[in-house]
Amino acid sequence: MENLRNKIVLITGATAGIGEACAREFASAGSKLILAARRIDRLKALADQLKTPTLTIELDIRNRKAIETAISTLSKKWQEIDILVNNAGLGRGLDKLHEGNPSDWDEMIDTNIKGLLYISRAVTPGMVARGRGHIINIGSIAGHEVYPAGNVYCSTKHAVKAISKGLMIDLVNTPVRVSSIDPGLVETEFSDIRFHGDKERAKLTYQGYKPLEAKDIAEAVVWSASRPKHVQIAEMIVLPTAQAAAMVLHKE
Ligand code: NDP
Ligand code: 8X3
Repeated sequence: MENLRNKIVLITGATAGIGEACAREFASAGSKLILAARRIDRLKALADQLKTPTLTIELDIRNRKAIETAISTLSKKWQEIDILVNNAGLGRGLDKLHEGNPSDWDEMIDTNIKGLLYISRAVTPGMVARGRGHIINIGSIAGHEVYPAGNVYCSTKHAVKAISKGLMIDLVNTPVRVSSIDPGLVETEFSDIRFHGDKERAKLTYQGYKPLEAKDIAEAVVWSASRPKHVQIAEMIVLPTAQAAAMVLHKE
């Protein structure tokens, strides 16, 4: 098993949901954390609770220059990132394409695809040079299926699936591993954001069955990271027991 103690783990989108849960799980495993997101107050509050060295970075992953600066100016003790968890992402709106809002599309494409690419581009060369590293992308069941009104969000997660495979192919002659952890319905702030703050509608998404908790996905991420060096978890779909496919959900 890979010992995660003192490994440097960079997690994007650590202010809420799956990213925050990943921070807690890696901290429990003794890893050192670099946490990035836009809401710096939340990151600092989280860092105060974690009993491990933690660096917080206020970062909008849509901003390529800001990413390049943040990574290239890391102090010596934080430079050797062992694990990158590409978690930051969002769904915005749930509309038929011909009724959709292009600014919602821009936000999803810029965050889920371009942001993930920018940060991977900035961090992966160091991993290759050091001969060790692991990139763990948070994909989705929406990267395996397309559901009604999911057009653009599903496209972004299909892109994440392709990027994970492409990166794995590109890195096959190196010891650097690539994994995609692909959840179904997880109760987080995701639906609040998707429905532009309509909390009632967001709550309905998770009613009538037991959704996944963010911790369930964080445990899958940490488990993948802790496999022996020669084991690469390529892809893991994790669903609630009441969900059989993106749109096959048993509600009581
Ligand atoms: P949350 O809304 O709870 O958390 C999203 C996180 O992403 C926040 O920390 C947010 O931080 C961060 N984020 C969003 N935009 C940016 C940005 N431009 N720059 C930096 N950080 C950003 O959602 P989840 O935890 O559910 O989502 C995490 C990932 O899991 C996403 O990629 C999502 O697509 C995926 N996923 C979620 C599922 C679910 O059912 N919840 C299922 C399958 C996949 P801040 O706003 O502070 O910047
Ligand atoms: C988020 C889960 O099913 O709403 O990726 O697309 S779903």
